[in-house]
Formats: sequence, C-alpha cells, structure tokens
Amino acid sequence: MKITKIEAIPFAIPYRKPLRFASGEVHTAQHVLVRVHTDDGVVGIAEAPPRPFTYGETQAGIIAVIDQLFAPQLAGLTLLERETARALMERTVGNPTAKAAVDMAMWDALGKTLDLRVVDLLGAFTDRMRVSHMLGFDGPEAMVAEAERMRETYGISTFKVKVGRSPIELDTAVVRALRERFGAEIELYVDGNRGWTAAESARAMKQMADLDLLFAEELNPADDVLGRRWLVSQVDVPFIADESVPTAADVTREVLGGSATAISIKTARTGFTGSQQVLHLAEGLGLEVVMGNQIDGQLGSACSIAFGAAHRLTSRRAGELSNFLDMADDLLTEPLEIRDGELAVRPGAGLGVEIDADKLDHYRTDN
Ligand code: MUC
Ligand code: MG
Repeated sequence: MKITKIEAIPFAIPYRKPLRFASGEVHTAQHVLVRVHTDDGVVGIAEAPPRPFTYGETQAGIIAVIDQLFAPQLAGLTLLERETARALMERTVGNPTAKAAVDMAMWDALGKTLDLRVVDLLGAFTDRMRVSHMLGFDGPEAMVAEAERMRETYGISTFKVKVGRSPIELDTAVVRALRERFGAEIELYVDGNRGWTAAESARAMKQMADLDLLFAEELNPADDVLGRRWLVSQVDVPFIADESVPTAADVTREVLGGSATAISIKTARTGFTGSQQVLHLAEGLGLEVVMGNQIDGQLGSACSIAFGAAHRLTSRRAGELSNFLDMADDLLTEPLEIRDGELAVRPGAGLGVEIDADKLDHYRTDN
C-alpha cells in the first residue's frame, strides 16, 4: 500500500462543441492524468482540469506542482495516510485541482487494493444519480435544440443554463424559450459565472420570476461583497456559491456572511477527502448541495458520480455529470453511459474505470 511514484501526464482531446460561459470558454480538454503507483503494483487514477479563469491553474503548472512538490512529499506514505497527504499538500497554497486529483487517485488505488468500490468506501448511499446538463451560451433556438437532443438521446430533464451576458435579455430569452418549449417537464436553473452586476442579476431574476427556477448560481462576483449580500437577500430561490467556495473556510465565510444559501461541490477541486469535509459542513449548516462539474472528462465524471452517489445529500438533486458528452473522444476503455437521464456508478473496484493505453498514447502531449 506504499506510494512509490506519482505521474502527471498532459493530454489534449478536442471538444465537438465548445462550452462558452461568462468567465471563459473551453475548446479542448487539456487536462492532466494523475497516476498513483504503489509497491503492490496497483495504479490509482484521476484527472485534473486546468481552469485558469476559475482557479489560476494551468496544465504546465499542475504538472510542475505534482512533479516538484507533491510526488516527492507523498512518496513512501501508505494509501491509508490520506490526512497526512492532505496536510503535506496543504503546505502549498492554491492548486486545488492538482491536490484533488492526487487525493482521488489515492482513493482509487485504495479501492483497487482492497477490491472495494470508492462509492462504498465513501458512504454507499446509492449507485446512481439523475443528470443535469449544462447549456453553454448560444441563441434561444440552438439552446432549445440542444436540450431537445439531450432529452431524446439521454433522457436528461434537468438543465443548468449559462447566463451572465449583457444585455440580460440575451439570457432571459433563452430561459423563457426553454420553459415555453418544455413546460413542467424539465427542471431549470441558471449560472452566471460572475458575469452580471448585482443590479443586473436582480433585474434578470425579476424577468424570470414566473419561470420556476430551482436555483441561481454565482450571478455576480462574491467579491462585490455588499452587492452580493443585497442580491441574495432578495432572491427567492437558493443561491448557489460555486467558484467563490473552493474550500470549507470559503463556504463558512460566504454562507455566514449572507452571500450564499447553497453550494456546489466539485470533486475536481476538493477531491474526495476535501469534498467530504465540505459536505459535512453543508449538512451542519443546512444548505442545499449540487454536485457541480468542472468541465470534466469521463474520468473526472466517474469521480463525481462515485462521490455524489455515496451520500444522501449530494444524490438528492440531479448532478452535473454530462459535460464529457461534448468531447470528441476520451481515455477510458469503456465509455460512461447516461441512460434514462441517469448515470450509474461503475461496478469494478476503485472508481471502476481503466485508461485505454492506445488512446492515452494518441492524446498525450508529452511524447
Ligand atoms: C460551472 O458550474 O461554473 C465553468 C466555469 C467553472 O469554473 O466551472 C464551469 C461550470
Ligand atoms: Mg458554476
């Protein structure tokens, strides 16, 4: 069970359909595959998605911090010493997705070593979740057509609509068109990625007051502290903090400060160990929780479903588990499949997924 080596391998897989939102856009999945090797010959895997517009990380930076700091610090630890691993990695500020991927690859290796699934090690609440699909910026017709395709092909009936454009009517028209097309058949919520001001957000929420939204997420910057509090105090749906709460301390600050009433948990930024810390905090505070997506590939989505399905609170709402559908290809030997609007946890030990060696050879960018 001793860690002998940690690899950080860059790869690039194009998106069939780029995702556009208020803080950025993604055309290619330039992620980092993390492999934790042990002295038993077990290899645990996870992926880190660089999101410079959210966390400041780059692909080269993730590789550097793993190769130069985390790999030497963690070598020799056993897979049970995850708290020690966390404490060692916490000596380095920031770098959330690099830390999360190392943590999750350790859990995968532990599951494979014990011949147990990660979902069972974490809590084993259920083995599947309803899926929520993210609709990136486009015109109303194209976004309605995309939702129709997702419903027909995968049975998905919950949609998170990216908003935050100016004028606000560009986005409110999309949400209205979706509600008019599908009526009560779908669940809808919006995510602004900090694109609007507090006043624009309040005006947009008034325009959408009759559209039966589930949630509103990060409509304006949390750093506009008083503006955010003013907004959250008047919005009548749970207000989700996402990129403003990458740590448990951030959750505490934002929620106690009146700047959020719900949170997004993303395994891509808090791994499994940190996500449990955030989840238990959220339960204690009585917050709504949504499993978010860091525009993950299939490996990242396998991590999200393992965590989301493991716990009661995270599996209550549809989880954002479908961004990988927009990628042209992936690295897994067997693709994840969304059916009847649900994604199931894989049956095998650990995360239950394996990397296809030929695909990795083809997409890795360090050879
Ligand atoms: C989301 O929920 O915001 C886009 C930016 C980011 O940090 O995550 C994605 C999705
Ligand atoms: Mg978000």
